[in-house]
Amino acid sequence: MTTSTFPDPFEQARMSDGTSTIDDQNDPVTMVMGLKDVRKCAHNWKKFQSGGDEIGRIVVPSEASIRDTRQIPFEVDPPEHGAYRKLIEPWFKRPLEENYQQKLKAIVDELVDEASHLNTIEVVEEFSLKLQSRALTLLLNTPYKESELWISWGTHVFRSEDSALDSSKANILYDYIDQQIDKAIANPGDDLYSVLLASEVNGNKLSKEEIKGVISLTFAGGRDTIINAVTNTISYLADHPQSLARLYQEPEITNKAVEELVRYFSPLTHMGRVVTEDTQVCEHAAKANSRISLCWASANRDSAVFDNPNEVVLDRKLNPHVGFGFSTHNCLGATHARQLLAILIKSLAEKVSSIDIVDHEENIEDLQQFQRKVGFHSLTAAFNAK
Ligand code: EMZ
Repeated sequence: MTTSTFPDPFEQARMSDGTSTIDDQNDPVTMVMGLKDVRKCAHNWKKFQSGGDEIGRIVVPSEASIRDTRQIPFEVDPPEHGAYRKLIEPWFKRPLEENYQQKLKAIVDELVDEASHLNTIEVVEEFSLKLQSRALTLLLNTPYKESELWISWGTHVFRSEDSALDSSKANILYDYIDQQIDKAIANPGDDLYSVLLASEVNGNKLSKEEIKGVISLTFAGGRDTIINAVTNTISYLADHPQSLARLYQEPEITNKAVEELVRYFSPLTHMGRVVTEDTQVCEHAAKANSRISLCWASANRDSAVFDNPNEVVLDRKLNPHVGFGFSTHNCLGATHARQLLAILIKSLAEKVSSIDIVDHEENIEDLQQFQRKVGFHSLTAAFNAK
């Protein structure tokens, strides 16, 4: 097993039963495992809701105890969801613009050049976290220097090394967002805060709380997920020099490679929903107000859909993965994430001949009967310049 092998801990449960139940803070969560079932449940927002009264409960582990700001549009159901999404969507499609991609390329190239000049680099903190934070200044359209503060917060905004849920850490983010909203009120610019302050949904101006909901989702949802995707991609290219060479020879497969790496690594293991009425999930009873989770990571290894699901096939032809979720709540940041990964792969293929892993410590997510590798706590590597 190489450093970049990510085993599928869900196979047996998926094949035998289709679901499995884990405990989360004395609140059971029934995980839905197969791709077809995951899609079906994700689509059925009436029976499996994202909104509801308890803010943060759809995240696993539940964040209900550490936050009371509703993340928008992530924790809102249709029909209200649609108006928010319509308002925010064009902003999150800006990564399709040439100008945005050029700026992102400059950020990526600088980091790759820097890494190539060092003997070794610790990829998680010194590369992926920096890349994620610097790229976020483009997504929010805020000054580049803000990224220095965000980098100092570490890889997760709601979690720290010692605790799965860290409320003091969450408060740092919330206080920061409050300040930034007030600054934008006093001095409007062309950043996301100001754009939201000037916007209306259904004829009403967005409240500060709603803006905080959008911004906190942007900070939290795209943080450890991007950091893991970047670090895992580097570990894959280190283990597979022939793939790095192929991506240089055939840059036209880059977008397919991005989809395949997102499928294989599935940066977000699962996301919960609250059951609104007594129903059934994969022939098991699911009671109203209980929780299920849509296990993207399991669905993405479903052999009923993917041939050789445990292999990275860089130019996989049919790839209906759910690495960015599915249906109503599919990932708002996916356009940004896809561009970031594509630009990273191209930059590495152009500038680096090989990558050697010197040391690594895996990050294993503990889901009781399932232990899932999601990334690395640390990955020390040498980038060998061309
Ligand atoms: C939430 C979630 C969104 C949550 C797409 O996922 O990501 C998690 O990492 C955060 O902790 O608050 O934003």
